[in-house]
Amino acid sequence: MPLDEIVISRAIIDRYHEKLINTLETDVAIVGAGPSGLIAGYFLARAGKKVALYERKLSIGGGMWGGGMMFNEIVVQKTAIHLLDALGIRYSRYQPDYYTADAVEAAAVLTAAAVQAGVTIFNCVSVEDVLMRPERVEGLVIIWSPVEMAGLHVDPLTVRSRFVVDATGHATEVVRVVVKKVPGRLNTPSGGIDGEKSMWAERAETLTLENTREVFPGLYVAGMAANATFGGPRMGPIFGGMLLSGEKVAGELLKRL
Ligand code: 48F
Repeated sequence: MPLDEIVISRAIIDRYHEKLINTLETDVAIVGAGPSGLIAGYFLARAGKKVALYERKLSIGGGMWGGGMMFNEIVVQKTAIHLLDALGIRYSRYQPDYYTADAVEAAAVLTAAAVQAGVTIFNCVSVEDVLMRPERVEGLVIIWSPVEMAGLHVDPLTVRSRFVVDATGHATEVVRVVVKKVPGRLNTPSGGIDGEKSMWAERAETLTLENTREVFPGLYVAGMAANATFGGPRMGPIFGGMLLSGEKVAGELLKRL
């Protein structure tokens, strides 16, 4: 049978439509497909929860692809090696407590693991606002990234979720929206965004985990967004804290779902 271009178009539209309709209401909506968001989604979906993940960029993997300064290797400390083992990401020992993995393999395997566990990933979709009832985050307001980039005046769509995870990295974008609309009410020392501090890998890796928690009713922070929100330092291309943060937020949410 000759290939029919219209069937090809119809197949794509039908299948994407199914994904959109199926995720209008979810257990968890994750914003940002970096390492923390992906691993959070993986554990939640593996536990049978309905998870949608929204990523502004075309590519999935956030800041992981580039390793450190585009040297595409990442460092993972011993405390997070069980996560590389669980996912089947290969690594080698560099020194006691320091392990390295290929950044491309890590990002690709993490992405595949999340999708195959059941996370529905929407790339090229940006989160521009939240659904608020009346002072609890209950979902997200989404728009195509190209619409956002072009500055077109197009109204967005809304999705509902029992919980939202801000895994947007240094920008901590979802929290930023909440602060703008409900000033002074975050669960942080200042009630606002305490702001990321300069490089201090050891401290940052510990704090990332401590800072991974609910920051506003219905809204959790994970990964670098947790440190940016609670005033922790940055850590550069060591990724154990990101992975452990994703694992932690999934665990916390599973207790509540
Ligand atoms: O920055 P990112 O990789 O987040 P992460 O999981 O990991 C941080 C590390 O990569 C690194 C580091 C640790 O060693 O410091 O930076 O905390 O991924 C965040 C993703 O969120 C997307 C963004 O494009 C990126 O891929 N993102 C940010 N804002 C939005 C968004 C938004 N409003 N809507 C959708 N996606």
